Amino acid sequence: MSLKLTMIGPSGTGKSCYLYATYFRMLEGIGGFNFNCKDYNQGLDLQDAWDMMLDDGVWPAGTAESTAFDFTCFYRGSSIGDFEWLDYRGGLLKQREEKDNDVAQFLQHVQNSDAILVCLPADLVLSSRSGENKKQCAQWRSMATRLQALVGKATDGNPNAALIFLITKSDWCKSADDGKYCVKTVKECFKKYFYGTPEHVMIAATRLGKFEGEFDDFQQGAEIVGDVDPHNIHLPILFPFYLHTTAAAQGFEAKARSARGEERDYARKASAEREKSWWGKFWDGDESDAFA
Ligand SMILES: Nc1nc2c(ncn2[C@@H]2O[C@H](COP(=O)(O)OP(=O)(O)O)[C@@H](O)[C@H]2O)c(=O)[nH]1
Ligand SMILES: [Mg+2]
Repeated sequence: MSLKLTMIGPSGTGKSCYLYATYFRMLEGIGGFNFNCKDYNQGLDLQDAWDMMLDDGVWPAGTAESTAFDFTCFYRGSSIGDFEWLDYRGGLLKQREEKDNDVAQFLQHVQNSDAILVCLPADLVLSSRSGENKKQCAQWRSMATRLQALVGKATDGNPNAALIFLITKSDWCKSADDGKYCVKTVKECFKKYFYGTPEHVMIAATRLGKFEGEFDDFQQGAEIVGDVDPHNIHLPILFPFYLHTTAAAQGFEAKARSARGEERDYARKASAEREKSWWGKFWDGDESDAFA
């Protein structure tokens, strides 16, 4: 099994930090699961970025180049599959497709993905409730409409892809009500994906720690004030694996059922054959031919 994951979200929604935190947490593993970066140098790049947050206490700089990272997912030491995770460069979502840029390639990647992780930062989602901070509120509205269009494009030809709405920076949710508001807003904004009980859609709130500061203090390259301690980061990545293994298990069960049916048919035929005499076996019970 080899899965393709793409996180979508405008610049500054926390995609790269989430990738670094996931690498850090999942090298050691949670609940028997762990991830390994296939390319040694790429693993070191991820480690360096995380060290910058943990040791130097600085939020990482923006992503200058799109990079695909290849990982293997293990359960209790045995590989259960690979996945490719695309971290794309900042500003890409605002550009139009052109001959010499990578936008077409990105859209292709999104449409071929097994899992689409839509990043919605809690601070911007919450801003739509109070409406006090006009700048944030406008940012949220612009982000929401851009993502509605992009998720539509991503799922058009790929309706079975796992669709994960990731409420990033959920440390901004200071109460259970804040959390509920974020979930309600996401469901309203993307309601076409929540009709019925869709098994391939998930909402997950993730955070990288507890931080202090106002909205404008959280910039790429700024000092981190607070504790880095990632939470819930593994669930959205394991969800597509869960969907794939469930689908595979259902396929095997269907094959086992049909094999059991065939086994019964053969047993019936064998027993009917056994009941015939050896002569009957040659002549298929046709007495007149046997006589001749
Ligand atoms: N409060 C808070 N801020 C975060 C968190 N993750 C990222 N940020 C802030 O968001 C900025 C952008 O994150 P980044 O991962 O570079 O976003 P990207 O452009 O989507 O890759 C960072 O520089 C941080 O200031 C988080 O979990 N909590
Ligand atoms: Mg980035």
